[in-house]
Amino acid sequence: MKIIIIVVLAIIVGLVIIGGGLGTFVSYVGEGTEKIKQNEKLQDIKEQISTTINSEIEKSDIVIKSISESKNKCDPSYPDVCISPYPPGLDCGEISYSNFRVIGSDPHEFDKDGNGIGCEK
Ligand SMILES: [Ca+2]
Repeated sequence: MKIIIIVVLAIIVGLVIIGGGLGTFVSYVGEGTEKIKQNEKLQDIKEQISTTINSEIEKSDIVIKSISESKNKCDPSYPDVCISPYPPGLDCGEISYSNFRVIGSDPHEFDKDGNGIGCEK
């Protein structure tokens, strides 16, 4: 009779130990899952922040570009220098550049001989 009680007690103690261990394990896994979820949330937040920052940088780039373009309107026929577009027509004496590349329509006629170089000296 005593042996049976001892065995039953041992089984109960064993179950309690296993149960406790399992509980710890389950809560450990649960914590891990929670941490993974938190990491995923952080990752999402990081991505949102970087996306927002990138789009703001793009916007400010566009603003800077449009400001500099409206400030320095340069004729595309003279890509290496910035000469304001025709009209009004300019002479070589009215600009501070010489021997610059001329492409396209050359509205100011800086390259009268047509060799691709403007205001040769
Ligand atoms: Ca020329």
